Amino acid sequence: MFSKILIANRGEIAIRIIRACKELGIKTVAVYSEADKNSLHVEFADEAVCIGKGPSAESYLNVSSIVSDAEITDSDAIHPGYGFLAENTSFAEVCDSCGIKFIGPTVENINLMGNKIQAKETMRKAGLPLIPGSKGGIKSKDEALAAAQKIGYPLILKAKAGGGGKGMRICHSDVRLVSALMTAQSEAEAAFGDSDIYMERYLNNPRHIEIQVAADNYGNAIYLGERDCSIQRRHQKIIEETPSPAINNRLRKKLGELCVKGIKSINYRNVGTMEFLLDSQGNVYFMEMNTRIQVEHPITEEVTGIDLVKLQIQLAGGEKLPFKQDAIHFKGASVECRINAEDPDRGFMPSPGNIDFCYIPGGKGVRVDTHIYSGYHIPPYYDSLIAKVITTDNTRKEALKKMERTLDEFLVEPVKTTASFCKKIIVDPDFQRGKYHTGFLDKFLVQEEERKEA
Ligand code: MV4
Repeated sequence: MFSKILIANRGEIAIRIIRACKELGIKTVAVYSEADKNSLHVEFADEAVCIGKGPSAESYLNVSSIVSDAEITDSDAIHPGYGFLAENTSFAEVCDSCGIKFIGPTVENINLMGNKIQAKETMRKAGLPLIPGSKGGIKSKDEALAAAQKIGYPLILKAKAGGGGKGMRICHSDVRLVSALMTAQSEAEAAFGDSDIYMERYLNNPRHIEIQVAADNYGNAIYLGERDCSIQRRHQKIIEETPSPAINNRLRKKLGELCVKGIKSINYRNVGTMEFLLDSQGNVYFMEMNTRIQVEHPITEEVTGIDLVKLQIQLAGGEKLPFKQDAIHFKGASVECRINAEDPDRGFMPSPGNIDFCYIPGGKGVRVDTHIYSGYHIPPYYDSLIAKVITTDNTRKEALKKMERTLDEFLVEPVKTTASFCKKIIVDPDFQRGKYHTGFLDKFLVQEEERKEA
């Protein structure tokens, strides 16, 4: 096992990883930007190194300073967390070449799944169902028009190097297709330095379902159930829950087993997440795979009893998966609300600055993953996530009721947060019934506007 790990991240996930290391008896090195010098991850780690200025490009994305600090501090491994360098192949390559273990899948795994066209083709071969779409990339307008004939409208253009919604364009007719393709190409080029586009049939209001998987270096792989991540705003998830109200035991097992087949076929290592869309007729389609630990991983931990970050470290250290599929049981229901420092009354404008006072709720079945404290200053440079509130109980109904009271107890002053907005969604009758999809939040926001005007 590793004796020292450098954490190449900040905020709540850096603390989450430090906690896992401490419980495994592994020493920790924090890296931090000048804007994060008063952060708790700096305090909680055994050592801390400043890696540059506030903007991410000058600190948390600086591959050479992070890797050289890992060398200087004699770290055996780097945990990238999520975001920043977590799915950056060249970072993983540099780690490998310096003899520092990148805690995540192989460079080959990251590369393959980073190419969304190849990812789909690979999973199709492994037997996963795909959304009807173009066979490969679409280069020209003639190719686009020909593919559109076969697929039919509406369709969606997506970037080969994309994921998470960047560079997507929905298109309803031939007339719009050519300009949509050009826009998608230039957006993709600007965002990823890769203009390649592929096409899919556009599903109206599907649910976003993802399956957590894990694999060791010896060909063993398991699935850890699903998360329903359909409550999103601008491709940012706001509320996630497990089990999904739309998935029964039979579908869970079928999807899970397909995912295991899929990751075995690519010799996948460490933890990962397979993303699916579920349409209103109950069809599920593989969409893409994330090769990192995800923000919403805690709800899976709560219902399986498995610490996914410890598991990542153990698997990267060459340990065998410590449990077989038949030892995995899903108990109860868990829901996560992401609390962002944003003002829902002002179009979710970021609300950085000083936290004069905060209170972090607790009690049975309540977990709050956060880096904030009374007196903390939220820097303006990073993601606005300040806390993840997770409640778990025997049933969905009880977990949601617990979330209501927990959100009421979550106090932050004077910074604006999305806590009360999350509560409005939780108590919504359609949400309560489990009747929601990826179009839910946009509709909810429009209805809220109408209520204000009335
Ligand atoms: C789709 C889709 C419908 N049909 N693909 C959103 C996040 C990214 N991972 C993929 N996403 C979607 N892909 C097909 N074939 C619907 C979404 C989607 C979405 C699309 C446009 C605007 C808002 C959206 C919100 C959630 C999901």
